Amino acid sequence: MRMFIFILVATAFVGLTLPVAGKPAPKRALDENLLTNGDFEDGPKITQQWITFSAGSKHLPGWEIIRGDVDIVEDSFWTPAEGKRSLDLNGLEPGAIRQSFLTEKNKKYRVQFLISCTPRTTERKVKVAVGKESHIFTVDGTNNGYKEMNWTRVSWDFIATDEKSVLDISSETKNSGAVGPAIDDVTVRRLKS
Ligand SMILES: [Ca+2]
Repeated sequence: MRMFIFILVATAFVGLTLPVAGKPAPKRALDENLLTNGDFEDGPKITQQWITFSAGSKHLPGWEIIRGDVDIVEDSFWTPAEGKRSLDLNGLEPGAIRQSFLTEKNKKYRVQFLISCTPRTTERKVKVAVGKESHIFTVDGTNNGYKEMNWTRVSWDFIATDEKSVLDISSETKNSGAVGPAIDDVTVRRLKS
């Protein structure tokens, strides 16, 4: 009987330590994605396989198009890395997109996204930049198909120099016309550093 009572008391004590149902989980700032619409799922409903947005367009929520033009590509054209849409960084010409987000000065951040390329095209370059820091990723679409886009996850780290950072992602292949690199599921997260 004494053991039985002990088990009852122990069970009740453990029960008190369990999370209360409905209580929100503590905020996990390090895991928080700082970008809006990095998966390119938000935006106007389109019925065609892709739609081109030019510099200055307000049709890509969360992002500014700062140069050239880009295509939002539906999954009826090529398979996105995530969801139903991805972004071709060349609309009719190489394009560039921009988003600002809050950062903590001198903290380290990781930009991560999935990269691919228009099927059966040669080398394309994607540049990511925050302030004076930048990196160029190279991708090749030779072995890609519209169903098998061979999406690859890439990442690049930077140290914030201000309380607000500006991320630019651009297509950097000259004379690439309408045939560009593709990206999807862009995130920025703070690292422990
Ligand atoms: Ca997507």
